[in-house]
Amino acid sequence: MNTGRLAVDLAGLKLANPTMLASGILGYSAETLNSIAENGAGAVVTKSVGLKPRRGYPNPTVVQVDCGLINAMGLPNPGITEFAAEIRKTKAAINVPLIVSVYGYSEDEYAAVAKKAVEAGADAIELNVSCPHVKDTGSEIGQNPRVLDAVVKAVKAATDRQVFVKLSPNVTDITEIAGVAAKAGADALTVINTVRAMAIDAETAMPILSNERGGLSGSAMKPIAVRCVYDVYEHVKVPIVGCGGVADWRDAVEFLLAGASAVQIGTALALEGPEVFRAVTRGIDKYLRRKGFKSVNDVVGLSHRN
Ligand code: RRO
Repeated sequence: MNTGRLAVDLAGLKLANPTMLASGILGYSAETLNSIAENGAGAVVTKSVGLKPRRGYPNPTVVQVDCGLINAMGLPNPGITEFAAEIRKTKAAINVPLIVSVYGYSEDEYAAVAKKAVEAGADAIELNVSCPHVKDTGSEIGQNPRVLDAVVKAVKAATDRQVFVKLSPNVTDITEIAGVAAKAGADALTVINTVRAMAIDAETAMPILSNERGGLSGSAMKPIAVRCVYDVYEHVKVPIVGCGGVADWRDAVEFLLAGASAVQIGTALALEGPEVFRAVTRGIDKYLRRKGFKSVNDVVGLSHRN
């Protein structure tokens, strides 16, 4: 495989190939993050971590539906102080960029968690301003332009590493929010977090998830995510990382053509296993060779007519 052809540069963060582990899937421990890297991911993103530990919601927290998963985990995490040890261990073991996903309840909290994550060895930060179902954080931050602007600026001031901002599709106009994040200093945008959804059991006549509402991931959300990437690409100049339903090379190429410079994979990993990273990377490489492209960068945004 020609790594030169597949190499991408996300605002200075260099990846050997354009596949990344999406936040929230197997992103808790050094062992699993390392195993994802060994399975060919170009970069890994951890599960979101906050200032203090959080239990998350009671079970059931995930339900499989047609073409995807609905989850309402509720941001379970050990807090940054404990997670810092895992970041150090991961950093010592892996040879791909380590991106730590952070959340908070105020701009100061986001900045404090990001600073600690970088001190522990994070190569870059992804801001979770898009979790669809936890009060006072996540999408409640990312849906409010004024608050989002303050959070991105505070984190940029607290660290010199790349700051990715993960956007929610659950907004009226994602391009407006993308513009706010980019203007506030976001180095890259991850497009998108899960789509608000729910499932109801016919026998019990009750919502299946303990939190009732959750976020839909997997192939059911891919066309929504592709449209969001396409829209955002026309409005902002910062690199975009596509996320939502990538399960094979064709899905990945679709995101690249829409304007993504790289793609994140989560649900396909949970449903099909870690071989997905190598399979997607090989497929992209074959596609580039078949079409005569020298670099993956040459296809980014190619589907836009002007
Ligand atoms: O933990 C979760 O329930 C969760 C998060 Br933080 C997120 O960003 N997106 C999602 O679908 N679930």
